[in-house]
Amino acid sequence: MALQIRQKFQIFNKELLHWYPGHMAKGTKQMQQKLKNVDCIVEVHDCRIPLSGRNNELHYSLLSAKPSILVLNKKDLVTTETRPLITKALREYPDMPSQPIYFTNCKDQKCSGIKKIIPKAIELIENSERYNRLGAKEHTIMIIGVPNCGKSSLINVLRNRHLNKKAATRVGAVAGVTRSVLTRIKICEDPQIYLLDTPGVLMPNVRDIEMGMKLALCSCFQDHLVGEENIADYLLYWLNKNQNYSYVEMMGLSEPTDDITLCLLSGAKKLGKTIGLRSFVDNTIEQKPNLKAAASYFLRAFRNGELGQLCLDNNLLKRNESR
Ligand SMILES: Nc1nc2c(ncn2[C@@H]2O[C@H](COP(=O)(O)OP(=O)(O)OP(=O)(O)O)[C@@H](O)[C@H]2O)c(=O)[nH]1
Ligand SMILES: [Mg+2]
Repeated sequence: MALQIRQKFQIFNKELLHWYPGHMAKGTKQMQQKLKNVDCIVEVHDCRIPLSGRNNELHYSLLSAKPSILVLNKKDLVTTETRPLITKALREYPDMPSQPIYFTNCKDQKCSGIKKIIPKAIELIENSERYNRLGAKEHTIMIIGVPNCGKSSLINVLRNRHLNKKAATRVGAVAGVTRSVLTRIKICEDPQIYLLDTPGVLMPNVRDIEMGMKLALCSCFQDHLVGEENIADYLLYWLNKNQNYSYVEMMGLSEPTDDITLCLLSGAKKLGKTIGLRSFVDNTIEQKPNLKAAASYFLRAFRNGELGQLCLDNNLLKRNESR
């Protein structure tokens, strides 16, 4: 029987997608204050969501004020063939700033995209009006982007590359590791180049559910704020919509399904993950399948690339292709 899938993804509690913790508001303010001493902005974004999450008024106001570069990080998690489609879509998308674009993998010290960032930043700075006015000897580059896209990782890899030093700023697999705009990190002696790490700043209100869920899937929100089972449900919906059935075997299913509970029950069974629940009737503890553990396993598989190199915005790329 052909798989029946939902036409539209829905989430019962849209409040789940409002996430704007205090450190973000504080970080936004700090960024604006530091901006006057910044010569160039490097915007980092996750290349699995090249269009989602970037429609941000703050970004635009920052980006229009200074020369900027767009770094699409985590390129190891999308296919090589997708990259030119992403560049094309970004170039043609309404209201996107036209910046130089580099694809990077911060886990690879030899990544060709990483090598190009600082020389390009120097070129942009030295051609800028401000540089010609002040003739400054040192350059400050601010790194901005949504949570967990790899800003701190990029700083560490650039510092290691240009100064041969170990990690200078903390990296983490969950959103919100960098809490405030840090002091400047020197990454190059001649010319003197400083980088400013910043906390991930997102729109206070993600209006479009699918965009919010894509950001959640890429760990831009902390999982517990949206709910692992809700994010897993979106992953299942997205995979089915894209006829990617690699999850079937992984989750111990015999055929594709659009039902997340069925998928997680099967996954929990396959993994042997149970949770003890106390019965209200006779106070005994009964072992039930651990759906949360199965959801974490499913999400981890996507995030590690085990379900394939997937660009979640591929619908937007395809639409662009057929124009
Ligand atoms: N696969 C892959 N993972 C990466 C890459 N760059 C960073 N990561 C991982 O992404 C996660 C987030 O990295 P961070 O550098 O802490 O991201 P951030 O943007 O500074 O995050 P916040 O400070 O929380 O906003 C970490 O688990 C990194 O190891 C990459 O190019 N490829
Ligand atoms: Mg960080």
